[in-house]
Amino acid sequence: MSTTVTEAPSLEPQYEYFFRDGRYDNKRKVLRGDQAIDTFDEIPLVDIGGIFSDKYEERLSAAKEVAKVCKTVGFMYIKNHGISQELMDKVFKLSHEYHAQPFDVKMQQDVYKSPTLRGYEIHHTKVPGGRAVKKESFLYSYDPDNDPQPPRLSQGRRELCIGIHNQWPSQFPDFRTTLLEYQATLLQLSRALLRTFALGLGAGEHYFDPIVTAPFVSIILQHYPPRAPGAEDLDSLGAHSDFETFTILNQDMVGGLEILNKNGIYIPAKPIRGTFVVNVGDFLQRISNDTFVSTVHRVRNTSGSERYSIPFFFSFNMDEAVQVMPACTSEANPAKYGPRNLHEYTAARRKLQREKYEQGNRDALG
Ligand SMILES: O=C(O)CCC(=O)C(=O)O
Repeated sequence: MSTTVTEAPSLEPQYEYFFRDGRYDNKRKVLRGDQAIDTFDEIPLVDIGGIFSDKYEERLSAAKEVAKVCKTVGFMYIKNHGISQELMDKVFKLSHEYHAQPFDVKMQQDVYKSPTLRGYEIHHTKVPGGRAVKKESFLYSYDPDNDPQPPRLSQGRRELCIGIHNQWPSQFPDFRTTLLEYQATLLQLSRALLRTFALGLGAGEHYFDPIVTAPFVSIILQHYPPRAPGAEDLDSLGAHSDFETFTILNQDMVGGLEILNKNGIYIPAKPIRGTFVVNVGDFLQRISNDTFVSTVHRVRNTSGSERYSIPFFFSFNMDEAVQVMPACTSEANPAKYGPRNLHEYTAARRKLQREKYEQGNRDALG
């Protein structure tokens, strides 16, 4: 789930950042030359076991460690997260099986058949004499009927949960059940991580609990074929930041994810088996008054092999107008942003995507 970066011709800053539909003027500099600053050159690995402790002091200590990384890098590997390796591997197996099907079969779940664009999506790049597949995705989202903490929702609020329009292939008996189990398991981890973020930002541990009762969640089974010879676009997924609150990424061992440091250098997030990569999204940067940073990243599959990854994007209840956290403001540092809800933003993106599609451009938001 992404926003886009463009490269400006020469002078500093070399990059400016904006949402890819041009909304919400949200720019970011990349510092080089005289402006270069001390920044990260690796992605930290954090043992988050302490966030599940019965002892407050241990949860606080884990939260402080997590917050330190979120303030500086915005990306970390997490271990001791409580998700079994078996489940992490099982979802990859299903993703391989799904993407190995013929194109026409996958198109039975074409995203444009779903009112909320859930299902199968494909993006291409130009190559000499034609086009090649750059990336293909199977997307599904939060379905309130599958929440281990089932919410009580009016019909109107239920309809804001875009996962009620998920499309599932019927030919794999355990595809739907396993992917929903994965979603339910990561939902629990996400709510625990959000309590950790709240603590690390100086708020009460349960500060966010009331606004993640029916959260925005989107999960994508990403498949990146090897870069095609002569491909016009070198990126498998262009430079962007995530617009949600945070992302929990399960990547295979192929590699290709790269994180942009503040001096404009891409740092590879080399796969570490058994870990997830967690990153701060734009929404968390915003409501933390820029205390946490949402960092630009991209994917380049130069391996010559197929790459698979499964990002899990998490944010607040769709209709919740979320304010900058009082814990992140002071007289000297007042709130820089007004309240915002995710429904407004994601609905505008989906509308734009459908309009582009109707104009005949399937790759418009690739
Ligand atoms: O595939 C990856 O490693 C990253 C995916 C990602 O950044 C996205 O889907 O927004």
